[in-house]
Amino acid sequence: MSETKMIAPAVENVPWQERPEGLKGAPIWRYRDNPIIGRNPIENVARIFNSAVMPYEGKFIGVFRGEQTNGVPYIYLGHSEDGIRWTFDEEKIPFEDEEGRPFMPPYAYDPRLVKVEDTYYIIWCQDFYGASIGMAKTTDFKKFIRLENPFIPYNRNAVLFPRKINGNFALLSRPSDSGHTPFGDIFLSESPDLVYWGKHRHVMGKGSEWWESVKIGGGAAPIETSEGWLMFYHGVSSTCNGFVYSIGGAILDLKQPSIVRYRCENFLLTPEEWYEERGFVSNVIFPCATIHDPESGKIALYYGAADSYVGLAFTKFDEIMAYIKEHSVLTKSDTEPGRR
Ligand code: BMA
Repeated sequence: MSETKMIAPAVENVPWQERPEGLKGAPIWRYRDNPIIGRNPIENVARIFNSAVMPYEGKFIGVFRGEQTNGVPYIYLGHSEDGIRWTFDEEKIPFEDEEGRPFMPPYAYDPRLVKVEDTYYIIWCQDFYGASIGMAKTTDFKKFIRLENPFIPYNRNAVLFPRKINGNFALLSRPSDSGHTPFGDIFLSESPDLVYWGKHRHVMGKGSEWWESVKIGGGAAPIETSEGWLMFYHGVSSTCNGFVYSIGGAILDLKQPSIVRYRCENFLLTPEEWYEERGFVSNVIFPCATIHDPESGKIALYYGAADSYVGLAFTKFDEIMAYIKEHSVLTKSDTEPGRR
C-alpha cells in the first residue's frame, strides 16, 4: 500500500465492479451494464446526463440534468438504494429564494452536488443575462434555498471543494462565452460567506496535449488526499466533426489548489462505447461526481455520455494516483500560483 491517503468520510457501499482482464491504458474501467440511465427516464424528460450524486443516509441521492421534451434543461432530484438504479422526482427541484419566494430559473444544467460541513450545495449553470453559475443549499433535500449567483456572466462548469480551504469556501469555475465556447481555463475563487467572491486564481489552462487542446472544465468535486486534491475534469479537442470531450486527471496542491502538482498527459477515459459515441451530442463524456471510500480505495465516477445518458466508471485510489503521477507533464502556468 502507498503512503498516500484519501481523506473523506467512509462509504462502505460504493457501487463497484472489479477491474476487467486485459484493461489497457489508464486504470479506470466502465460499468458493464452502462448506461445506468437511459432515454426518456421520466414523463416530459427526454434525456438525463451530466449529473451529480452523493451518499445520503446510507443510500444515494443526486441532482440530475433532465432535458425536458421542450429541449430546456432543468434539475431533478433522484434517489437510489445502490447508486446504480435510480428513481426520479417527476417535478423539477422547487427552489426558493432567501426570502422564501419560489425561484425557477429559465434553464439550469450540469448540476454538481457537494457537502461542505453540514450543508449540501447544488451548483449549476443558469441564465443571468447570459450563462452563469447558480447555487443553492439544502440540509434535508426538501427545502432548497437559492443563493446569490457567485459570478457575473459568462461562466460554466463550477464545482465547490468539499471543505473550506484556509477558512474560505473554494470554487472552481470555467469562464466562457454564451455559445459553444472555443476556449477555457479552470479558475479558483474564494468566499468567506458564499456571497462575496474574490482572491481569483488561475488553476490550469487548456493542455498542451491534443485531447485537451481547445478547453478544459471542472468535473467532479475534488477528492482530498494527503498529497493534494485529486481532480477529475473534462478536456476538449476539436475535430472536423466537432468537439470531443474526454476525462482527465490532475492533483492540485492541498493548501494552495491554484498550483497543479501533477497533471496526467493522457486522458483517463475517452468516448469509445456506443452510448458515448452516439447521441444528442456525440463523442462527449463529462464527469460530474464521484462516490469514494478511503478504506477500500474504491472510486465510482459518474459521467454524462453523449448528452444523452449517464455512465459509471470505476478506479482504485492508489492506482489512479500512481498513473497520474507517472504520466504527469506540467506547464509553466500549472505550477504558478495563478495570480497576475
Ligand atoms: C458543454 C456543456 C455540457 C455539454 C457539452 C457537450 O458546453 O454545455 O453540458 O455536455 O457542452 O455538448
